[in-house]
This record gives sequence, C-alpha cells and structure tokens, in this order.
Amino acid sequence: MITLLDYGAGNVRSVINAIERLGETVQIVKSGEDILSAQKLVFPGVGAFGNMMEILAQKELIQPLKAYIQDNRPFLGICLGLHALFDGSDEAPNIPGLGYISGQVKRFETDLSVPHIGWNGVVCHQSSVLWHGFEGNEKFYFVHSYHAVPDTKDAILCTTDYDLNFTSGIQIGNVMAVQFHPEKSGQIGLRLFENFIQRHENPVLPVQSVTKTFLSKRIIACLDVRTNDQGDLVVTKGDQYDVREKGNVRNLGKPVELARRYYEAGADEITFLNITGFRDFPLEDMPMIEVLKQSSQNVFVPLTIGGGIRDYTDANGQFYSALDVASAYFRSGADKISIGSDAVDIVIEYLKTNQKTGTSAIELIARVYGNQAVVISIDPRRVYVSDPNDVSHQVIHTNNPGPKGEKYCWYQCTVKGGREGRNVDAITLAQVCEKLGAGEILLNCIDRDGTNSGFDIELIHAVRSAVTIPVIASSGAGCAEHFLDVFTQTKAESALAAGIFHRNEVPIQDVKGYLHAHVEIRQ
Ligand code: 1PR
Repeated sequence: MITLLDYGAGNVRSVINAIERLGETVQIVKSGEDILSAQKLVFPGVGAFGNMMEILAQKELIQPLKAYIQDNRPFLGICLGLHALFDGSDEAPNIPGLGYISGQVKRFETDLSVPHIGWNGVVCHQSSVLWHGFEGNEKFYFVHSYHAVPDTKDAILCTTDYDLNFTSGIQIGNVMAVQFHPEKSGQIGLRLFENFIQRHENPVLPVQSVTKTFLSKRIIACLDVRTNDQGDLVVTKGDQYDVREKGNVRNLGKPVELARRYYEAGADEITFLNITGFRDFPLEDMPMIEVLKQSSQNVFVPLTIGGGIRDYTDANGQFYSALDVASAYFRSGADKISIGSDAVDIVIEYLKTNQKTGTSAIELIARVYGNQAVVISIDPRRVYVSDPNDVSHQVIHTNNPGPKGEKYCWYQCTVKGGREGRNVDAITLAQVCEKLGAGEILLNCIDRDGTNSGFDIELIHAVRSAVTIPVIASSGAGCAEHFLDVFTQTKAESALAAGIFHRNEVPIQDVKGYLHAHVEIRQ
C-alpha cells in the first residue's frame, strides 16, 4: 500500500495510475493520521510553492509530514515535493518550507527558456535503491521554473544541466525526492517507481556514469478531436483548418487508441485539441474528459488539452470560470491546458490599458497550477503588406513574397478555429501572454496546416525570438527533414505534427531516428 499526499492542486491522477499499474494500491491522505501511519509516502507536488504550503498548513499536514520525514521513513517527493523539503522558495519568499534540508529554491537565471520543459538526463552522485536497472543515460521529463539549491552537497542524489548544473534529486536515508516527473517519464519513470516501491536492499549506481546532460528537442503528436456527423468522437485533421472532405468530417481514428499508439512509438508528449470547444461547453462535453481519463491510464508522457477553456454560463444561469474548466481537465489527467480563442480576447483587453487585471484565465490558472501548466495556442494567418508602416503590427521581412510581390507580412491571430480574424499579431500575442504568466506557446500556422510543405520557419523564428518561454512549432510537417529545419533554423524547443503521424506517412520513430544524428533527442 502506497500513501499519496494529494493536496488538491493539480494532476496526481498520473501518479496514481503509474503506481496502480505496478500492482500497488494507493491510499490518499485525508488527515495527518494517514501520514503518520503510512508505510511508504509519495508526495507529488504540483502547482505553486506558496499555494502548496498554505494548503498543507490549512489541512494541518505540516507537523505529521515533518515527523514522518524526521523518522527517516520511506518518502518519495516529486517536483514541488522536493522543493517542500527546503527552508523556502523564491516563488513565495514569505512562506517557509519544511526546513528538512537547509537551502533555498531559486528561479532559473539563464538565457535559455524558462520553464525548463522537456526530457533531460541526470548525473548520479549517490548510489540509491532508485537506480536499479538504470544504464545512466536515461532521460526524464522535467517541467519547472525553480530549482533547489542545498547549502551543502551531502544530500544531493543527482544533478542535471540546464545552462547551470542544478540539483535534480536528493536523498537522505529513506527520504528521497526528484525534480523530474517519473509519472511522465514513460517506462523509465515506471521503473523508478517500481524501485521505490520494491525497495531493494542494496543501493546501486547506474551502469554508466555521464558527466553532463542535455535537454532533448521534443516531438509532439497532436490529436484534433471533434464529434463527427454520426455523433462519434473522432480524431480528425484539416487542410488549412478545413476538416471536411466531400462534406464529411475526416475520421482518422479514435483518440484514446491513437494516443496510446503514439506513446508506444516514442512521442514525447501528446496534445488533444477539442477543435469545436469554442462552441460546445467542455464540462458538458464529457467524452473529452473521458478521453483524458482513459489515456492517462496507459500514456505516461505529458498530456495537454485545449479547446473551450474560457468562462461560461450554462442554460440555467450557472457560471463556470475558465479555472473551473481547467481544473476539471487537470483532475482528469491533463498536465497542461491550452488556451486559444480566449487568449486573443484577453490580449486585446490588455492592450487597451497595458495593465494586468489579475483576473484573466491565463493569470488565474497560472497562479493555481503554475505557469508551466498554461500553454497558449495561436492560430495565425499570414497577411502581406508592401510597406511595414502600412500597419501598426509587428511585421517581418519575408523571403517568400506575397502574390503582388509584397516583401513584408504580419501574422494575424484568429479565433474559433480560424473562422474569425482579430486585429492583433502573433508576436504581440505571444509577448503579452508571457507577461500574463503563460508557460509555453503552441504556434500553429493556418497557411501551412495540413499542407506537408514544412513549418513556417519565418513565423517560428520571429515568435521564438520575441519571448523567453518555450515554443512548440506546429503545422506543415511533411517529412523528417522538416523537423531538422525547424530545430536548426529556429530556437523552437519542440515540434508538433498531426497528419503525417495519423496517416502513417512518416512514423514518429522515423522522425526520431533521422534527427538522432543531428540534434539531441530522446530515443
Ligand atoms: O479556441 O481555446 O477553443 O481552442 C481550440 C483549439 O482547437 C485551438 O488550439 C485551435 O488551434 C484548434 N483548432 C480549432 N479548429 C481547428 C481546425 O483544424 N479546424 N485545429 C483546430 C488546429 C492545428 C494543429 C494541427 C497542426 C499540425 N489544428 O493542432 O494539429 O497544424 O497539423 P499538420 O502536422 O497536419 O500540418 P479554443
């Protein structure tokens, strides 16, 4: 029996699923007594440090937690569950941590994008029961903007490189904690859980020792989901956002089955976009919630869900905030939510005053679930201009001139799946969303979507250069070389494709196999 400390601020379903998958039962902590009587305690911290410590205090869990750890009983902290062990965090300077390890949690200071998102390795500094069966070159999934800085090196289990060399695991006796997410790290992560649960007697080091680690570029499979005319929930795919062929919605498969297939094929993340979410209310669209629940039982890499994340009042006058909608998705197994149309409206409002209101969906969801949980999905379309001064938008010089030989263009943001344009450009939108607390940009391109003609490098380069958060390049992938182009010609951290994977034209393994010789990739 594994006892799980869930304080209710994020997705712990994947942790439960991972542990259950290993044949163990999970008991959720309801009171301090449950902590004190635990045999093995897993603490998956999610959300933000201040919010976490406040909830632990309100629920009177801090003293039992301290007592459990001081007794050197089996403990596995994950992400914020590692941060909690320290004196405090710059994320919430006035709120103390558990103070078990002296040191502070600090924000990354680097020119690389923050959050540090993706698959990175570990350099092991201590032998541990956790390392049984590890080669030493494995990669785990990280997603965080803050990292622990212990005052002494004694407790360091492993470190990871991301510009600086930071502590990615600690161990004092039976108390262990890792910065990465084993529940999102595929088979490797499941093995680490298994090692914690089985508790081999002898601590070991991995077979090989690496001295430096590298963050991989991520390959993401995207599933555009909607109900077809027969009422079935299907994965579909458009050409420039038109998903109908001869009048019917294209049906490329079932969402849960495809997600599993892509996980097994090595996808680094899976994204579900409920493409009619702008008109249906997601909390009434229970199939999407079910898709997440079922997928998270078998898919142990990060899941993002987008579509319809906005405030909503139902037919009975009941109000649901975007945060309510996002919370339902997180509870069902999502790790990140993506906001499309609503982000455009939020940015247009922001630009009227250049003041944050603190109440937008981006700000609210980031505050509760952390910046890394908020992705902004942008659906831009190219608009050519002869003279950059003709418009008040951020314009780029293009090497692909327009129909009248125009040498400039801007990228107009659209809403409702490209149906309506708005008077704001994609670069400005990305910059404002970053200010409001978004953690990542999913950058589509209507002109390239479904064309197999390659990513819009100019768009991706312009947006990635304008923000410090990671960018997912999307739309237009037609062959493995297109992924290399986007990774070598822009600083995009990840690339997403849909059509070529659904139609099995270029399987994920082939993309990764090709990239392996050229860029850092998780195999
Ligand atoms: O506006 O918050 O409700 O979110 C709706 C979401 O649904 C947005 O993220 C929007 O991008 C997406 N969406 C809406 N309509 C469509 C459509 O296709 N008719 N799909 C749509 C967006 C774009 C990508 C696609 C890539 C890669 N699809 O997700 O997967 O372009 O495709 P490719 O590799 O085949 O070229 P809201």
